[in-house]
Amino acid sequence: MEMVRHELGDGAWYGLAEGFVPDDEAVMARLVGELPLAQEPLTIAGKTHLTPRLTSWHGDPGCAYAYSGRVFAPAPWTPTLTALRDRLEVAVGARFNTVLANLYRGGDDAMGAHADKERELGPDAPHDVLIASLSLGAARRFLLVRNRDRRDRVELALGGGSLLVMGGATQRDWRHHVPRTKRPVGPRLNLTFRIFRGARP
Ligand SMILES: O=C(O)CCC(=O)C(=O)O
Repeated sequence: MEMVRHELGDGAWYGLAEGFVPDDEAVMARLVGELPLAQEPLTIAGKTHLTPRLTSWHGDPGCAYAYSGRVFAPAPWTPTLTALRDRLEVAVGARFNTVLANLYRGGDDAMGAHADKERELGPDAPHDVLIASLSLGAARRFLLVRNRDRRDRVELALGGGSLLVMGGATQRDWRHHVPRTKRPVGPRLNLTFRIFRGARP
């Protein structure tokens, strides 16, 4: 696997490896059968709505994740998630202990702009968060936008078994999103592996 690393400045970087999961459609089908994927109600700015995608949260015991007004207890690792996590440990050199699965059923499913900088991912260190993101199935536009100047952006097409690693200060200085599209597009399953650094106070 060849990972091409791109520096974004100020200690932010991302790495991209195409085809990290060669049989991605089969792996996606297996995961869709294994994971308790569901549309969750989330409250943002006082308004509750269902996520425009299906999600499930997995991890080691104790890795409850709080975001958008909810606390999610981790579902256990499944055999397919465990195998992918172990491959990532070798490829990336880090032990991921949690993963968020997002299933985008079609072009209406999306992810709004955000950064993964919850305190569980690095209580004192938003400048040092490591995320490994696997994208299976259809490719979708993925945008990284610099907070300081939104004209500064990186656009990637993530799907087909690609691995995106975001590291250093990327979560501090950049936000990312997967926009809706009117183009007919098949399902895409994204898995963001994270390192959860401890219990909430
Ligand atoms: O689907 C993607 O590529 C992005 C997922 C994401 O941003 C997240 O899980 O925080």
